[in-house]
Amino acid sequence: MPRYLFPTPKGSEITPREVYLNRRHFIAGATAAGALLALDGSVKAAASATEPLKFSEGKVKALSDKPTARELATTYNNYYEFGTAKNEPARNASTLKVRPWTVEIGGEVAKPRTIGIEDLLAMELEERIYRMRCVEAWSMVIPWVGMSFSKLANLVEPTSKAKYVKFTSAARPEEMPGVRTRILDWPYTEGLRMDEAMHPLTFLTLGMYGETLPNQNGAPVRIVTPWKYGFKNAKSIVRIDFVSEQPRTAWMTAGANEYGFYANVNPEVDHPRWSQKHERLLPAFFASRETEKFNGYGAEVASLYSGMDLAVNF
Ligand SMILES: Nc1nc2c(c(=O)[nH]1)N[C@H]1C(S)=C(S)[C@@H](COP(=O)(O)O)O[C@H]1N2
Ligand SMILES: [Mo]
Repeated sequence: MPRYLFPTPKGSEITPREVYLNRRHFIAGATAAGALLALDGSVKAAASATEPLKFSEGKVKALSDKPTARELATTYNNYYEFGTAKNEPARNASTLKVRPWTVEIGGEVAKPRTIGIEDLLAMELEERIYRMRCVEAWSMVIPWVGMSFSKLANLVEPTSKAKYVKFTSAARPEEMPGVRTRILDWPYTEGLRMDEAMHPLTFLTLGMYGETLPNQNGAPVRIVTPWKYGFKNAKSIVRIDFVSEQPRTAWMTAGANEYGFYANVNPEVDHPRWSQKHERLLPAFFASRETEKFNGYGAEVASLYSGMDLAVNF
């Protein structure tokens, strides 16, 4: 098992919405790498190119915390395909080829199909500012751009046999140095129960901060479930399968007693190696904030788990 380190994040505290919305025009250009280099000297390689997106403002509840600085959210990452240190994905992920890109959707569906990234980007997109909570007890607030996953699911018409959804990330040893190691059982896989996947908060994510996703954040398409620990949010998805049995995930294979299938944010259930009661809202250095059950999304999602013992189904 990897031992988690807690390096100090760099970057300014917050990026007001107006600032990142204005900035996306120049960040899309050749200055992006320079801007990141200037803010974080540890990022040696050029950041992946991103492009502005068109989207409407999603109707999600307003958060009291402002979005995390883009520079921090794009240089402090977990993406083990590109290394286990927080700064390695930003340094290494520019080798990932994100065009052309297709997502194969199959399993228990009436209309299996392969969908190209251009078709996904042409769909109606919205921005949703979500609170995100990593199992390592740090959190961020991120403005994602995408659509409810249910919109994509409805295109393929899941059958009554579909009880779970399995997400599979790309695993390309030539492009991903971490995949040449055995730190996880590749490809990275994750899963949701069907009702969780179809919940309107579950977000098929194509962008952040008004632009397409940087590679280190899971370009070109990933999943985001804000009431669950970050590891549920598989990056760079190439396959989506609707299945009848609960899928085995990469993290369950690595340590089933540490990373449960449900992975709902829950301050009452500690990770075997550390407490989940508090968290650091990055870039804060100390774990000063109380973690909220379901990461603050309980009003929306708690009913999905009525009657379940969340200490057993962690
Ligand atoms: N394919 C893949 N997806 C992944 C991971 C990974 O290592 N590989 N890490 C997960 C974890 S632990 C977290 S916290 C989030 C981090 O997403 P971010 O870097 O965009 O904040 O991605 C998740 N998705
Ligand atoms: Mo995480």
